Amino acid sequence: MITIAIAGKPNSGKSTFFKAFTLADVEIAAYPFTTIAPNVGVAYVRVNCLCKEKELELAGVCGNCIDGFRFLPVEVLDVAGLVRGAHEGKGLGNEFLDELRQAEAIINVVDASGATDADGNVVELGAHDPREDVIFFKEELNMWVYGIITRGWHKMGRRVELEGTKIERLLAEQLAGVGVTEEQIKGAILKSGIPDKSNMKSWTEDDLKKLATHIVLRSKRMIIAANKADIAPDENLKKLKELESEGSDNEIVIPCSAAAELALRTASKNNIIQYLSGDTDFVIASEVTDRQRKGLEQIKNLIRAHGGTGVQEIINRVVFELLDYVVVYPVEDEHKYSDSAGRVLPDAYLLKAGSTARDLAFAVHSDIGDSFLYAIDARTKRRLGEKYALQNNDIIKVVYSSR
Ligand SMILES: Nc1nc2c(ncn2[C@@H]2O[C@H](COP(=O)(O)OP(=O)(O)OP(=O)(O)O)[C@@H](O)[C@H]2O)c(=O)[nH]1
Ligand SMILES: [Mg+2]
Repeated sequence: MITIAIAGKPNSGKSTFFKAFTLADVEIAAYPFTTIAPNVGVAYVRVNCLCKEKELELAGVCGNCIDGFRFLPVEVLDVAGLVRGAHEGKGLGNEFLDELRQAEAIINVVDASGATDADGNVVELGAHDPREDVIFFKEELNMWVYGIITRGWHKMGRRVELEGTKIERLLAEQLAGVGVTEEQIKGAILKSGIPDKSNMKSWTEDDLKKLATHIVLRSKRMIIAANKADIAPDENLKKLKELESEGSDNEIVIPCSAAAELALRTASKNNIIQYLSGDTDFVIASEVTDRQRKGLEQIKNLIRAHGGTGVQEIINRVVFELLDYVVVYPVEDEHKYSDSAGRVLPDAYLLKAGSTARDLAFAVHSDIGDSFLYAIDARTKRRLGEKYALQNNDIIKVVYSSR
């Protein structure tokens, strides 16, 4: 499963964001370092189910979606807050960053309201510039990786001399705790513009810092959640949004209100409203007190103005934009789009763009991957080879030998 980490400075709303998805019983409080041990849970990306596609003539048959939407699971991780100077041991230090090892992407939850300082202490609304948090968070990640590289530098140097092992191989080993591939390291070395790549002794401190930055950029894709948009001054949201056009990091900044999403999900679970994560409106479905109605109306205005609470949009854009996944529907009957029991569009898989028909076979079952013969595009009934690169919303039958 895809793993996404929710990280950022203390008190920015990470656990609220996490809870809005998982409805897990996690601690939320208005002071720093509420979370110490990481919370692990399941969030869902929301996609339009194919059963609503007119051409397929399936309307009403699929029993695997809610009102035409499918929710596909991804793993999310809520970690302790990271403060400036964590790499020197400030706050809880950055040891816990090792928890980010499996994370393919990071949602950097920023308190856009400016009501918490760099360390997460409560200050007056708007008093803190949230752009600083974005810069420092990245800097801490870079310094975390830089620290790991420098700790192993001498040993790596000796092994290059004695064993002739490639530096990217050694760095990948050294950075095993970060979750970086050799390929990503190769790309990062190239991008860092180190003058004499083959002579490790010539690499300066500055070279290693640049290298760390490029390793982080490649291995931990990041999106910025401008949280607490419900109370954030417009000025702050605007400033954060401007990060998208400044600099060269191709930043994605999305305003959100984790608190609003949590309120709506909770109300929906208790049948007070009809609401699906990602909706831009909701219906009040039961008797509510005046106070509840007032609270719900406020959230209604917010999500109408912003096109949702932003929380679902963030998860979706992480998966489809940052990480480039596609949704593929495997079927056994290419005429009925069903499995052998007649269940229409029984499954939907998230696969990395560029995955092949054989990769899909392996995702369904390793035995099916091993005995793959060919695949059929159920839409066109055309035969596909094992190297066929899957497209978003493909419906695929895998044909395999049943020895
Ligand atoms: N207004 C508003 N408040 C929020 C929002 N999200 C979180 N909060 C509040 O911010 C405070 C911190 O929330 P947490 O979810 O505990 O923050 P955290 O980032 O997990 O904090 P640590 O675990 O201490 O690092 C709580 O008082 C939340 O109610 C939001 O979208 N809007
Ligand atoms: Mg927390």
